[in-house]
Amino acid sequence: MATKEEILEQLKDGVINYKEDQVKEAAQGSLDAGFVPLEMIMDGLAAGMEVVGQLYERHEYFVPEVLMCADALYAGLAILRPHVPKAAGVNAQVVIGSIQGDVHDIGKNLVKMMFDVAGWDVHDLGRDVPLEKFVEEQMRTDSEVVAMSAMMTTTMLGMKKVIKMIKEKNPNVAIMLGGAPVTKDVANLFGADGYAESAGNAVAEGIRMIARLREMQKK
Ligand code: B12
Repeated sequence: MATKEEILEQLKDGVINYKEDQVKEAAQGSLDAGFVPLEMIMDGLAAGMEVVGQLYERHEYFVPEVLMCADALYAGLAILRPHVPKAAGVNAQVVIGSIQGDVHDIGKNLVKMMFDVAGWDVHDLGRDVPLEKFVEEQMRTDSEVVAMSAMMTTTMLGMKKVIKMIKEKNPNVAIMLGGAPVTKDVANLFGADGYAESAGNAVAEGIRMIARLREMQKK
């Protein structure tokens, strides 16, 4: 039987070299062997996609290859995701989406998954989300947290507009930003309440923001 390290390598390699069948087999194999599905997703599939990003930046991969890598990642996610244990419901809601003009949604979907398994009610608007839609969905669901993802320096600017629009309508909302071009400084500059570098610490940041919001409401 394959070891955990071997399976992680097969998942990673399968994403990098867009071998969808290999990814599916490794994902199923990891479940059969009882390995932790979330670890397989983050240290196998997502780690593979990180390498794909580097290949793309070095112009070794182009859009078609990247799309096939994304397909391989999603094929693995479809098998593993249903087996990630979900925490009991917590009293927290988040609206999430990739900002207008941005079709990148792999990172956003990982963040979404982390909130979901942590027991949050997640309202996913998808990708290329019109700016007003974030405002409307926050009001419709009365969510305390709005999380936006941007992967391009151009689309990132839309987040600043959304923050302004939401805060004007409802100051009691905490807004979190993320995505490759976004830094803590950018988030502060745009007037966001939180920032997380990766899906792994998004939920902790969300909890911190809600605690602060509720503390402020008490005053
Ligand atoms: C995959 C990819 C694509 C795929 C997207 C598929 C999909 N369904 O998402 C496709 C091929 C469609 C694509 C298209 C394009 N892409 Co592209 N793409 C990438 C690539 C290679 C990887 C992104 C990725 O999925 N990474 C893996 C995930 C797991 O990581 P992540 O997204 O960073 O997310 C993590 C964190 O950032 C964070 N996070 C993300 N969102 C959020 C949100 C919150 C709230 C929080 C807390 C955290 C968080 O958590 C995640 C997990 O830990 C990047 C290169 C790179 N190195 O990032 C370029 C990149 C983002 N693309 C780029 C470009 C230019 C394009 C195109 C314009 C190319 C073209 N000529 O057509 C188009 C744009 C289309 C559009 N309008 O959006 C540029 C952007 C440059 C810039 N700075 O503006 C990049 C940086 C490549 C480059 N260096 O040139 N792309």
